[in-house]
Amino acid sequence: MSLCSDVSVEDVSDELEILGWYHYDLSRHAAEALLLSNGTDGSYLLRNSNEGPGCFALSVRAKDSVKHFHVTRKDNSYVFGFNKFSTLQDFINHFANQPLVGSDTGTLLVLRSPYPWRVEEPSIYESVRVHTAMQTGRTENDLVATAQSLGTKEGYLVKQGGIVKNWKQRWFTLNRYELKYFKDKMGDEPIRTLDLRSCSAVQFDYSQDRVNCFCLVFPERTFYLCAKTGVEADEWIKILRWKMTQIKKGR
Ligand code: 4IP
Repeated sequence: MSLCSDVSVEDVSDELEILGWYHYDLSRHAAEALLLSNGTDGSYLLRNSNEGPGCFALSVRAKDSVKHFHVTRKDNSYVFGFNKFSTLQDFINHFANQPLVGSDTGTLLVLRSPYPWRVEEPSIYESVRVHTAMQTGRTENDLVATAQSLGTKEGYLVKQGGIVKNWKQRWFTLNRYELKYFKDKMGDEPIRTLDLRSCSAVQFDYSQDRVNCFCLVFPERTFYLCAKTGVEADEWIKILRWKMTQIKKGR
């Protein structure tokens, strides 16, 4: 039994096996990498959440980020957002109608297409023609597996101009070490891309005549950004700081 479920993990997982878009123990990192590289706006998948057995996560690809929502199994029903489905079939039917989900950051996402667990793969292998080693002097200890940190986020923020101190609402996306802002959500080309590798601090800011603001300090400029709510500003600060820690660790 678990925090989320009142039935055994095995029973829930067995039942979910019929879903072609249930990805079992796929990690958050792998779900983000998969949906960002191969999914399209509105692709989604279900996976086990690491918050405990019986808790699930629905990962959804947005424009340039992946959002994760809780799905829980309670009183023998599936609970997703405000809806409770008493059977797995009801839960599946809900997805067939391309539901709209709104996160607490105000972003609306249409769940357009399930991302399959099984994909057709050609069973073709390359044959090894050359196999030699470079004498780099490296040892087994140098063989550290690394991956770029993901952790994506996007949403509207109001930003201050650099020289002309006016405030404009812009669509921000955070992916790898890049924070981009666009004219709006539909914008294809970013107005500017900020490289977080040269950002020295992210903190709440109270110096402006606005609420829910934070600033990002770069050598040549400090950017002032404001969210709609304090919770949202806090979320941005947390993920940006996490990114900076990852960058410092060389990830
Ligand atoms: C602009 O004001 C916008 O606020 C720009 O923001 C800003 O550029 C400009 O800053 C500012 O003059 P107008 O639209 O009234 O001209 P955005 O690029 O988001 O449209 P930043 O550098 O903040 O992107 P300066 O530094 O060019 O004055």
